This record gives sequence, C-alpha cells and structure tokens, in this order.
Amino acid sequence: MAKDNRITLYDLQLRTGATISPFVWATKYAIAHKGFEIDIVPGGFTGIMERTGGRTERLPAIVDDGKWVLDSREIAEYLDATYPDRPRLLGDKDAQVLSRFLENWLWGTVLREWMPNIVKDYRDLSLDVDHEYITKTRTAPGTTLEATQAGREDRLPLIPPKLELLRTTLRETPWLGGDSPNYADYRALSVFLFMASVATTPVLTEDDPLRDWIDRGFDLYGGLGRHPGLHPLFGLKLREGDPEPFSKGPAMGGLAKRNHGPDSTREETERMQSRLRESTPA
Ligand SMILES: N[C@@H](CCC(=O)N[C@@H](CS)C(=O)NCC(=O)O)C(=O)O
Repeated sequence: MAKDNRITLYDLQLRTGATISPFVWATKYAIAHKGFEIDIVPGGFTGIMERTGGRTERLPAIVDDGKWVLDSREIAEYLDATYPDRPRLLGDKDAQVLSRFLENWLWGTVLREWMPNIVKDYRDLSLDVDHEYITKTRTAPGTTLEATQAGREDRLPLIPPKLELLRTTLRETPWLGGDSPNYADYRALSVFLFMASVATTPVLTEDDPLRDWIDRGFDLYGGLGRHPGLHPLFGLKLREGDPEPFSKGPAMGGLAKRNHGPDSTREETERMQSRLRESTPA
C-alpha cells in the first residue's frame, strides 16, 4: 500500500519545472486519478540512469512503497491491478485497443507534424544541462534545430484541420472515458499538455471546439495541467489563404445521426437527392 498515500514519480522536467514528456504527463494524471499524492523526483534527460540507480534510461518510473514500475502503460496497469478498489483507469480490453488506436492516430497525424515546429523551443526550454544532449539527439542530419523550426507560421495553420476526428468524437461525449475521464483521456490530453509545455507559440485557434475538453482536462485534480510554466495553446493566428481550422457546420450524415425511422432521415435523404440532381448534367 502506498505509504502515506504517496507515490514517487521520476519526472522529466524543463527549466520551467513543467514536464517535457507526454508519457510523464499521462502518468501524473494516472496517479492523481487513483487518489494518490505525487512525490516528484526532479531532473531532466541527463543522469536518468544515476537518479534511478541504473534501473532505466527512460522515464517515467514510479516507486510505490519500495516497488519500482517502469513504463507509463505498465504503471497504469499496475495501479489498477494493485488498487482495484480505487477508480479504474483502464477500460476493458476492447476500449483499451480503441484508446491506443486514437493515440497512435494523434501522434502519427498531428504530433509528428507539430514536432519540427517546436523542436528549437523544446531544446531552449530544457534544463541547461540537457541542451547539448537534446541538440545532438533531435537534430536531423544536415540541418539545425533553428532551421527546422524556422517558417513555422506557414506550417502551423495547416495542422488544426487534422484534429477533426477527435473533435467529432468529443461532440458526443464529455470524455473519452464516457461520463468521466479515464486513462484514454489522459493519453490524448498528454499530447496537448506536452505542446503547452514546449511550444512558445499557440498551435490552436482561440475558438477551437477542442478547447472545452482540453480546459476541463487541464483543470482536473486541482489544476494538475495548469503548471505556471505552460504556454497558451490557443491563439493561433490565421492568415489569408489558410484552411478553415475546424468544421463549422452541424454534424451530418449517417455517422453523426441515429436512425429513428423515415422522419429522422427525410431531410438528409432530400439533401442527398438534390445534390445528386445538381451534379447530373441536364
Ligand atoms: N514506453 C515508455 C516510453 C518512455 C520514453 O520514451 N520516455 C522518453 C521521454 S518522452 C525518455 O525518457 N527519453 C530519454 C531520452 O531521450 O534520453 C513509456 O511509455 O513510459
């Protein structure tokens, strides 16, 4: 049993004290969800092995009353298995598969595109002792972090439209976990917590519909995601010719609406038929 209701977490920090890693962010939420206090062991990338007594070169890691658990997902599984009487973090196996699908999509589609646009910020905000290591390990051959990030004002406006799948999903539910947040929310939120930690320029527009879920997520557990070192996520300025950042129309079509008989689908059927008439040459 966690001594004094506390769990020790090895953090990966920026100079601001905020967390530089999405995996660590998700783990902070996981521990808080289970109702534990977090004892942070501070530090950055340099010296992980020394800090953890040679146990790992990756973080997060937790220690629960002397028991070490490495790896963010294993930590979530461990917490549920060890403390079944506390709120569950993970859904059933099938829900976990879908949560991983969503996270893989989010990383592959959005985070991967954001990374080159914040990589210099990421290095500059890191602990001084980490600068050289980050420069060495994050610079693509033949370029610099400065050159990689330069010109981001042209690229950042192209990324918000790619988040539509997440917006569509969150139109129908307050949380990915259903009526209350669970680990699926924390994994997805960790991408935005990471971006707020490392991006010195907003990456989403003020009016992005994701704002409601993100704000509620950052506010959880006494404002766990409101670390003073975080930067504003919202406020991306669009210029002439930039794409619409999100879909502004009502949710439509068979995916968005349930069928309760012809009265519920008539309008859609008429719309489809009139579209067809318009596209058919006279
Ligand atoms: N599968 C691990 C991944 C952890 C991981 O890759 N952490 C990164 C930070 S985001 C790390 O510790 N990197 C150390 C380094 O780059 O030296 C988990 O889920 O905990």
